[in-house]
Amino acid sequence: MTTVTPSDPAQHTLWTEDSVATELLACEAERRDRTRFTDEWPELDVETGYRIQAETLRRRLERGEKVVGVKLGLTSKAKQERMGVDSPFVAWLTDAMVLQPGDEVPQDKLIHPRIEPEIVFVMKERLEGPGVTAEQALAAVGEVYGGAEVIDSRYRDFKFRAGDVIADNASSGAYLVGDVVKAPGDIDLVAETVEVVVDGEVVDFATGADVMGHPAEALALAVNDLATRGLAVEAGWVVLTGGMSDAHFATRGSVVTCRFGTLGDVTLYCGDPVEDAAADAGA
Ligand code: 0L1
Ligand code: MG
Repeated sequence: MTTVTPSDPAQHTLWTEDSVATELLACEAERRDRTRFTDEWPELDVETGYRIQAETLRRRLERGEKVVGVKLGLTSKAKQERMGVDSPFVAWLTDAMVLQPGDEVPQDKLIHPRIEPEIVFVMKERLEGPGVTAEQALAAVGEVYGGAEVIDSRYRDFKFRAGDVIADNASSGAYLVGDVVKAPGDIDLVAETVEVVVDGEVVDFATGADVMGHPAEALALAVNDLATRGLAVEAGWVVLTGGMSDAHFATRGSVVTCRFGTLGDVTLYCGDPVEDAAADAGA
């Protein structure tokens, strides 16, 4: 692996887009976190981050994964402030990230998973920017669900700048879509509430308004942003519109439910603490 000596001002970073992509996928495979690249490579900006993200996606597809949709990151102002990154961004969902009802959080594949509630769209039509409005975006949505995303940053303590987190596919881990479906015309997406319940205790609350004022704004942003790279959102794709509230640690042994006002409960079991500890120790 390439190393750098950031303390030496005469030493330019030896990181490249290719080696950052390699390191991020290695961290993911080895369940190893690391410090953010921008401390060593300040020029790793948003555009560079998206090129690295495209390279990691290319490698995921090469090993057999399929794109199933896109996810938005940091569409809520509260999350932006907490993470210290001031604009939303887009990343990829593949079939390797899909959880089915009853599945446990895949602790054996993740570093420090956290769970956040999401309004989820399934597209009935292809949507291509630029210039797509929230109204046009919503008209292309076929179904609305509640969901829960399991995010997992490859950066120590989830500390990153915009270029880092975009390169890291927006902390992608896994996601679960609920089983209550609504047509977009049959739900007030601004007023839709969610409580995050951890082991029976409500620890967070948000509404659809927390997602850029309306989750369809997040979809429009995704489509217009993808258009700058010649990409579109395809019919049938899933869109995670961004964490509505803060993300909460998926502590082993706990049960986390995202309890939506009209979209039902989406529950994730975070694994058995005793068995998992034994597995971690290589037993
Ligand atoms: O790690 C993070 O919080 C960045 C991804 C944000 C995911 C989201 O806002 O939905
Ligand atoms: Mg999310």
